[in-house]
Parts: sequence; C-alpha cells; structure tokens
Amino acid sequence: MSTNGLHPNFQQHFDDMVAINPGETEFHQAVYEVMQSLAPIAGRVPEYAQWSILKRVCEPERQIIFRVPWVTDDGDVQIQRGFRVEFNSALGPYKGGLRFHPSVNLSIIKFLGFEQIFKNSLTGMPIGGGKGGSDFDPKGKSDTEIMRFCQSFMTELYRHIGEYTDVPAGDIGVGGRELGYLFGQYKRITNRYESGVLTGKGLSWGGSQVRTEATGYGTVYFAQEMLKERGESLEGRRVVVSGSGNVAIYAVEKVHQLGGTVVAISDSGGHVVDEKGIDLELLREVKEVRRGRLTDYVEARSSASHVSEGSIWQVPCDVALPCATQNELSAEDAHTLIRNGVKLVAEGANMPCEPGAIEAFKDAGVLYAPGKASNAGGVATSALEMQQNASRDSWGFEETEAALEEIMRDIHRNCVDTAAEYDCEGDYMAGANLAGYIKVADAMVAQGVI
Ligand code: NDP
Ligand code: 2IT
Repeated sequence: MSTNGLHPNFQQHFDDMVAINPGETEFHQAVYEVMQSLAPIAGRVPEYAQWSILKRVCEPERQIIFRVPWVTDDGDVQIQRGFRVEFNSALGPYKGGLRFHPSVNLSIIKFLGFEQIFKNSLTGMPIGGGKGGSDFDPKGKSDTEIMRFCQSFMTELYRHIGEYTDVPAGDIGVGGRELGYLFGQYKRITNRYESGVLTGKGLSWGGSQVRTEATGYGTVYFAQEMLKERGESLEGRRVVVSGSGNVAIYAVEKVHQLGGTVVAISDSGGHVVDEKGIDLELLREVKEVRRGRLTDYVEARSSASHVSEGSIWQVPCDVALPCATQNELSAEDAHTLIRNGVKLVAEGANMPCEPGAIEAFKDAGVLYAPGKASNAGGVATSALEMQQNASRDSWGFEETEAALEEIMRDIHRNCVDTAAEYDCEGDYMAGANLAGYIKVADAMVAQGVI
C-alpha cells in the first residue's frame, strides 16, 4: 500500500472497510487510492464529503456469485464460479465488462466494479458501475467449449441484467465471439431482441462502430491531450505498450496514426521488441484471426525478437501505455522507466501501476494518467452503443470516432480543471478521483438513503 497515508478523517474508515472485506487486497488497493485523492474534501461541509456517503459507495448494492457448470468436448463436467457485482446505480443502470480469466475472484471483480463507478461518472454518460466474470480460462478451449460455457453463464446471469438494470460488455477474455454467444442465449431464454442488454455486439446485430477500437484509441487520445497541454505531441515518440489484446492492439494503431512508434508489446509469456515498429497488420492476423501467441508474430517478422525473461518496462521509451492487467508495473519497473527517460504513462488497463510506481512517477515529475480517466473511452463508446440501440439507429465510423475523441478531450479537461480547483495542479489521479466521486456522491445525496 502507499506510504503517503490517508487524511486522518479517512484512516479509521479505511480500516473498517478492510475489516469487513478481509483478504480482498485488490479491492482495498482501489479504495485506498480513491480515499487518498479525496483528502481535499475531507472535513468539508457538503454532504458528499460525509463519511456516510463514502461508506455507502464502498458497499456494492448487490453481489451475485453463482455456479457455472459446463461440459468439455471430451464429455468431462467442469464447474466454474460466476460473478456479477452491481456496485452503484446512482447515475444509471449498472454498466461494466465481464472478465474470463483463471485469476478472477471476488476481490478482483469488486476492485474493477469500484473503479467502474468513477470511470463511468467521468464519461458524462448516464451509466452506473458494475463488473462480472468467471474464473473460466478461455485459453486453449475450442469454439464449442467457449459457446457451452457462455450459454451456461448466461443461463444464470440473464435474470439479473437488462437494458434498464445492468448492461455487461467485454473485458479480459471476453470479446466479440463470447458476446455473441452470450447475447444469443439471452435472446433465447427471454424471447426478446433486447439489443441494449449487452454492448460490444457485432456490427450487423446492434453493435456500434468504433467499440472494438475505443479503449485503445481513447487511451492514446488522452495521452495526446496530456502532451498538448504542454505544447508537445506524440509525433516521433518511442512508445511501449504492454499486452497484445483488444486494448493494446488499438493503442498501437492510434499511436502509429499520430506519428509515434510502438517498439514493444507483450503477453503473459514475455515481450516482443521490434525496433522497426510493431506491424499492426501482422499483429491483428496473429491475435484476432489465428488467436495465436506473440511467438507466432516473431516467427513471421525478422526485425522482432522475443524476450521471455525480465520486464517489458526495461525497454527504453518516451511514453509507456500499460494495457494488460492490474499490478503489472511495479515500483522497480517505474524506477527503470524513469532512469530510461520516460515522460508520460497513461493506463489502458485497470489499475496496472502498483501504488509505489504511481508515487515514483509523481516524485519524478512524469505525467501519469489513471485508467479510470485514460481508458474510459471503451465504456463511453458502450454508452454510445446503448444510445444507438435505444433509438434503433446506427452511426458511421467517422462520426462515432469524433464523438469518442470529444469525450476523451472532455474527460481530460475535467481532470485538469478539478485538480486545479482543489489545489492539486497537474495531478490527474486526484482530478479524476475527485471529479468522478463528487458527481456520484451528489446523485446519491439527492436520491436519499437507499
Ligand atoms: P484481452 O483479453 O483482449 O487481452 C489481455 C492482454 O493482457 C493479453 O495480451 C494477455 O496476455 C495480457 N494479460 C492478461 N492477464 C495477464 C496476466 N495476469 N499477466 C500477464 N499478461 C496478462 O483483454 P483487454 O485488452 O480487453 O483488457 C486489457 C486490460 O484493459 C484489462 O485490465 C481490462 O480490464 C482493461 N480494459 C479493457 C477494456 C475493454 O474495452 N476491453 C476497457 C477498459 C479497460 P495472454 O494472452 O498471454 O493472457
Ligand atoms: O473496464 C472497462 O471499462 C471495460 N471493460 C469496458 C466496460 C463496458 O461496459 O464497455
């Protein structure tokens, strides 16, 4: 945990929260970060600054845990655990992705759901916060196994979701294929073509243009705004992007469109260095078409080498975009990046930087953007998808991308202005947490004790 400490008014509250949620380390970490940023409002008169609101925000409105049985292609029965945490509906229906990864547990889903409340608030769209998923591991599974798992998962989940209640989408291990199977089963069980119940759908059946690209594109737009604020740009910058999934791929694409060069990417098996710049077409072919590994990328590209030992953050760069998973960038990694001259870190993943890394960036004057601001483009475009579904409309690529870019600019401005208002100039973490929290807390006050 951070060494910066909490405002004295919040320390006891944090300790109480830990005591009633034992062992949920990722959730504790996410709450601590928000509480740290709220110091400027501690002890103020407005109701949103009172402990009762903070305590309620830390308690999910509903937590659902369920059994997900499924049968392998060989006929073996497998049992997985499913989760949906409906965290906060002050601003709109619960909204947030589903993660399928063997590491998934209640702590991880709660940290993601908690982050989602404030991220969704920052988008300016009418969406509450939630998250779900399963400890199911999609790696190495056949399409039919994925389909049977998704159908079983939805057979329980369907009763908890709906376009006015809770609207899931993708996250790690859940992309277009999985959302298709999930939507199909929802439609079959309910006998309703309720497009607005899920986002990230295919373009021919209610999906939105740019949703696939939105998180990666949005992260890079946000980084670009941070540089613009200082009269700089991405042009000619060396960039390192961790991960090689949905977020990473489209971060690479947007960096290249804006004149930077991505020289390294990664997966859980190591990282790839490609000094000529990542070949996007090849990366997409390997990951999206073949569902392969980065070793396949290296085999097909002579300028690239695979490094299975050590950290991707040892690759020198001007801009670092962590786009894989939580706590993937340690304090030690941060010090390495700083020694190598990094200027900016923007999170495409959720909580990828450990607290010690964030402190190191701040101490060294490195520009740092927290995921709940910089990766909000994904869920914001999900909200645009909901808007299109509600009006039975579908927008073109350019108009949707322009809307995304404007939303990212607005989030950036909101973070900068809010940080300045509370005497934390240039602190994007404080700006994002304060702005995100105050809007939710105001709505909770207005809606009474529920
Ligand atoms: P994908 O499943 O498409 O890709 C995940 C990538 O991260 C893969 O390269 C994967 O490697 C790597 N990864 C995942 N877990 C680990 C781990 N424990 N250790 C090392 N590498 C790991 O997921 P997304 O790209 O959608 O998500 C990436 C991050 O972005 C997550 O933090 C997610 O919460 C966040 N995010 C996603 C949004 C979206 O719209 N999809 C929106 C906002 C945030 P491997 O294949 O080897 O497992
Ligand atoms: O973390 C996230 O914001 C997501 N996985 C996207 C959620 C969504 O509902 O689009």
